[in-house]
Amino acid sequence: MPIEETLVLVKPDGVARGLTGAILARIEAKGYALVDIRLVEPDRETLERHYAEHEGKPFYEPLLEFMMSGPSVAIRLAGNRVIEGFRSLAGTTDPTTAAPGTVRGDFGRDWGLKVQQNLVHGSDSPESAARELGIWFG
Ligand code: DAT
Ligand code: MG
Repeated sequence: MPIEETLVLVKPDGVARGLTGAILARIEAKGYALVDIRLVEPDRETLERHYAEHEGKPFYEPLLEFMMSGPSVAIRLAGNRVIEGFRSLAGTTDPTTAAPGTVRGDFGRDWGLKVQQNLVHGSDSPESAARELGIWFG
């Protein structure tokens, strides 16, 4: 059984809206294991590393500003194929059109077309997971 680890972030909008518990409940109900969890207030350098692949894109600066707007919850999550599984649980990037039943589809909403306010982050590949877990959990 391919047990993997992934990095999950409950982003500042999720924490500010009091949805951390609801999101964790879905993660736990799915059967994933919380290996480590902490409240984080990342500085710009940490976010530049985390979002390096998006540098130069139009949404990059607003994304970093948003991620510095309040605390997030960082989670080291383990489970069978959890990298793909958590992204399925999270839903597609834009919460406006994410499928019902997903975190983004059920809790996300159109806050003036700010796609970055999509509640959660999940690593997108084993390479990303290893890199991102190194950034957030050292
Ligand atoms: P995901 O978080 O689904 O992996 P991504 O890695 O492509 O999506 O983008 C990282 C974050 O950047 C995403 O969660 C929200 C923001 N973002 C992506 N595309 C965007 C866009 N077109 N406009 C505004 N923000 C965007
Ligand atoms: Mg991504």
